[in-house]
Amino acid sequence: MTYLRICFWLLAVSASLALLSGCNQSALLSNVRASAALISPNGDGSDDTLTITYLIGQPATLSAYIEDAAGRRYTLRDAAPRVPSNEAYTLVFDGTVAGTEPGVRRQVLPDGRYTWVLEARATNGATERATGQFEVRDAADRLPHILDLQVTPRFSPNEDAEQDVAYFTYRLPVSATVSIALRDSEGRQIPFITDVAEGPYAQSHIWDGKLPSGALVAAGTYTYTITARDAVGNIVERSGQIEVEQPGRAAAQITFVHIAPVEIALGNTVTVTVRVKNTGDVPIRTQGPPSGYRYTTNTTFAAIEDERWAEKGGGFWRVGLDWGGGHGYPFRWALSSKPMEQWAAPGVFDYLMPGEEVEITGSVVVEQREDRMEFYAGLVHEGVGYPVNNVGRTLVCVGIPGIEDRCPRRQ
Ligand SMILES: [Ca+2]
Ligand SMILES: [Ca+2]
Repeated sequence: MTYLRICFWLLAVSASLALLSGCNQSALLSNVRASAALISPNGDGSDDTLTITYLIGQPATLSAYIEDAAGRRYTLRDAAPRVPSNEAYTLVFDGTVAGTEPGVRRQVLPDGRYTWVLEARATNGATERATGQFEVRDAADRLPHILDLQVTPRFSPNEDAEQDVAYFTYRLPVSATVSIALRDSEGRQIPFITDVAEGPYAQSHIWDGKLPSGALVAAGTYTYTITARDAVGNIVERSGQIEVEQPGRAAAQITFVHIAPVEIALGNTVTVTVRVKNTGDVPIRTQGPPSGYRYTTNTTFAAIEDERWAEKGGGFWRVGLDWGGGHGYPFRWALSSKPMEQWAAPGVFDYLMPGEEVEITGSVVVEQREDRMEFYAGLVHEGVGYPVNNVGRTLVCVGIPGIEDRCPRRQ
């Protein structure tokens, strides 16, 4: 195709160039072509975008915008520097423009007729302009709004089972890629949720107040920004603040264990005495049954007293007693030496304060027909693990009528 024919061809099929006089090697703006006159920005992969290519023949800045039927302008490029080149520049328009509602960063244009405009401005002030018409049809009609958002406004990541984590819950009307950015009061970013694909239903995330290193953040105000981006290119954001209060590490040690007696008859009682010290820097919360509670080997902490002392969502600490191995500490007692009426929440829970040491006793009536029982104590951090495990292992020989005695103590 000759150069002249290219110029005529451009004039015929492309957008109307306001100035075609510069159809030569040094034309400021030339060869402007739009890929389509109709787009359907709905993420179905068909006609979703409009591509405009153009040549720049002189050092220039390029501005591009879309204008709707009411004359409203949506900027795509604002005086972007362009160097002269024989290779065409490409502008891909995905149908989205800067959002008009609060919290909407980008939003697909609604169905309608639009004009695109390119403006090149040379360093000497000369400008050239190209425009074209296009239609938007079947545009996506739903934004990835972050609906029903609830965020824990304040929490205390200190392992006392009270508001130790912050919950983010929301609902998405369409599938989207979601990020949650956290920033401290000095603007430092804390990685949390990055580009997670989420479906059009209820979502939740939990922030435990920790950095990727595992270290806790400092007390203070943190800003979160939730960003949802759908396949069409719509981007919605919501922000807010979370207070982190009293962050700290819980830690405790068993300083003494005594399990006795070591020889009993079936149906008799084994008693454990445990001393526990809070060696961390935050109060430890604990629940019952209280020190002194008597179990039988046919019951567990979860079943007694109408399941009043079953695990309550994790985080409580208790002293545990087990035998043999693998039962998961069926016998548990509060880390408190006080009667339940004197607990921080009488009859419900108590605290073991930093530096405090308490002595707890518990007993178990042995109804298990097992002549060798190796009891041991531990600390249970419910829902988290056994921070102290398998302490004070003691063989208890159980005399069972009619069963030959295998216990070495009787040999
Ligand atoms: Ca489409
Ligand atoms: Ca807490």
